[in-house]
Amino acid sequence: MRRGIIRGLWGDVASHRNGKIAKEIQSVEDKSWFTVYVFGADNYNWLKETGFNVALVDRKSSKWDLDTEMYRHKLAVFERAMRDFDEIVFLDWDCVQTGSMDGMWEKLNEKEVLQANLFMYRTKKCLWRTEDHRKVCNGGFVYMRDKKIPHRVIKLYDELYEWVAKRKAERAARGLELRFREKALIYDDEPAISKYIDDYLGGWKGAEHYWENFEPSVCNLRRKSVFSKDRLEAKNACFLHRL
Ligand SMILES: [Mn+2]
Repeated sequence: MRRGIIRGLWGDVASHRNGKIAKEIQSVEDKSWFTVYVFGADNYNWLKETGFNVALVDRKSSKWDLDTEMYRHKLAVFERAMRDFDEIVFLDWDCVQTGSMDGMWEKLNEKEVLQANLFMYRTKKCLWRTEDHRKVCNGGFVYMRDKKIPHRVIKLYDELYEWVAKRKAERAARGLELRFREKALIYDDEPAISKYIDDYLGGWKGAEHYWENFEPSVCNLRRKSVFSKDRLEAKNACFLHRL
């Protein structure tokens, strides 16, 4: 079983160097335990020189519009990484190690093939549901061990894209713009991941079912988890998504 911990980078090197992500990248001391999947030859060279393990996803620094489809890049990272590994943990740059990773993969194997922390948004995101529209998979820590997942999540993303395009045209005909929650369906990777799990279950089964099967026991959210503080503290997590 090939297992990999990965991060991703896309967009313009210069903007990374000046921004939040650059600080997070530069603050990484131990670079040995994960691989960065990179868009852009310049980004690739910069990270390699800085001492990271790197894999080039595409020579172009972005393939999708960074203003409207930013996190489509992450789905491409999943697709590429699941060709290199059988099992991956994807981490945001602000998802940091807080404890020993001993036994991490075994703990992940006790739950479902796809796992992500359940986040409570203020905005409705899972618009296809009849309830719990704000309870959404958080993309800061994503675990998977089924090679079919990335392709399927991308297909769901494409379907959401079609839906948003249609909605945009309808609204434009009435002189209106898309609502924030509609734009978010294709800006973020999280709605497509959430849709994957809902479809996998034949529909949303509620937060309790999610906790048992899809909430990773090795990672916590710093804030806005759907679950109680007591439950989160009982996890003994080795990662924290600082958000
Ligand atoms: Mn983050």
